[in-house]
Amino acid sequence: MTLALGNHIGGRSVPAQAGGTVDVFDPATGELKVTIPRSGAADVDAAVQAARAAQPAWAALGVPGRATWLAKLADALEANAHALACLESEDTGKPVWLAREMDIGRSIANFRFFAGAARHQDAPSFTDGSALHYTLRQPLGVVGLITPWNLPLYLLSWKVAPALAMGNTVVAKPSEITPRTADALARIATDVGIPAGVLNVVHGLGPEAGQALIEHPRVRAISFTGGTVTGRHVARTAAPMFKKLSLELGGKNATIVFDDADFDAALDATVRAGFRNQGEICLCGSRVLVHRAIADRFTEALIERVRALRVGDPADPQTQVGALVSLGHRDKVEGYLRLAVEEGGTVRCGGDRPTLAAPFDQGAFLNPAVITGLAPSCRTATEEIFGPVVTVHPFEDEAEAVSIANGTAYGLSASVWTRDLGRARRMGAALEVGMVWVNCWLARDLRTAFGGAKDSGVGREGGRWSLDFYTETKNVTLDG
Ligand code: TXE
Repeated sequence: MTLALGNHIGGRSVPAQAGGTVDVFDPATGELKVTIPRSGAADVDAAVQAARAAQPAWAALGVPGRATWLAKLADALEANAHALACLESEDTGKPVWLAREMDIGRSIANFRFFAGAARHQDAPSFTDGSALHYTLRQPLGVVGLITPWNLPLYLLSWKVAPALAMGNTVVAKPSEITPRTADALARIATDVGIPAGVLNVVHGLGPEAGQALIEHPRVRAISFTGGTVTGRHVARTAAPMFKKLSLELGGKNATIVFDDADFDAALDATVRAGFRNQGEICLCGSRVLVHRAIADRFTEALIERVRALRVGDPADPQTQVGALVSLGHRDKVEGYLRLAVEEGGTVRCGGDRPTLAAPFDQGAFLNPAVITGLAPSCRTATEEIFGPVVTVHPFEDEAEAVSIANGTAYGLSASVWTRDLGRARRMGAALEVGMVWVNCWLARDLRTAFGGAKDSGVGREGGRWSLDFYTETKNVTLDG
């Protein structure tokens, strides 16, 4: 049976005013599961009005009051964790265990962390003779949050938690491909008693609902995570309105393995970084750069490991790679595999569709692929594929590794594997990215800055960077 989700506006579940809907499919089976409202400017405006009405009372609760609500929300998410993981898996195609561990686990952590971070925030003050200068961090008002399909609840909670903690109210526009955990979050928020209008969710298509949100004059900030092309459009629209903007965009990240690295640890991490979440994480290491001295051995070991990855039923705890997010996205990834061959590469494993029993024979599955023999500057090796595909490139020395790693328009993250501390520090400084992991990958500490350089985005979130983004900083000087 197809379930019809509503928008959450002012604590009520409502259809789109124009009445249209958008179909949402389970990418592992091709089955139509839910419909969402096809919202437009009128729906977004209603949500912004609800958020505006709720904001003064929400702000007046103060940090301790708001933090208490966020903690309650975290507890309620935890109590519903398995059900949420199943929804996330059905929307995205990812394994249920991964959704539980990564998406839902980290969403709960985001609410707990930002409740604490807001309580523990400090604000600078300065004295100068008789003058006292002090800093106020005041809420912006209504903020617009636009999120993608790869980590739906995780990325939404990453924005909702600090926005609410700092006294703003929210209008969220989740991806039209993966709407269900945003719907669940809004319901759970209502169930635990978070005041109506504090967290509003408007579903719909990017160029319609998303566009109306970025254009709305009462929305004072936009935090967007998604593709670079869309991010550029969001910036073009919102920047002339002087909205605060945070753009977390794509990546084409290098895993750089030197010959002095712990071989097995580097190999493990290269497989995880390349193929976790089907390669659909902006931080995935889709370019594997290997020191020439170990390149053949490492590449063969990598291929063996990738061939052994289990692709299939997302509910099976043994599954390591689920379905891609949609048949259309698989087409895009397969297009890059064809391009790789045209560009002179060899697909050493995967890249074909697995043979799976019904109902998964209708799903967007793809065997994980390793490609060798490509120039590091070619399109396959520099454009974001966002699927289970890595390219391998040997390098001679540190300088060449840096030059290859920096040779894309993106600048999100890198993972460096070496036991040489001096080299680790030099690489940390030389890589043109927002985040460098040495001898680890995706090690997240919510206090650290998260964000990208170059075409990977503008601004930082995480810890105090999020608290700053979701507030207007005001200096007050007292004298006399
Ligand atoms: O993302 P979009 P798509 C990359 C990845 C992927 C590509 C395109 O390479 O293949 O982007 O994915 C909303 N105004 N990433 O097309 O379109 C949209 O509804 C306002 C990397 O799915 O960027 C959704 O909620 N909003 C990325 C959100 O933007 C608009 C994760 C993201 O969708 C809009 C996802 C508009 N005009 C894709 N148009 C990452 N960095 O993690 C669309 N949207």
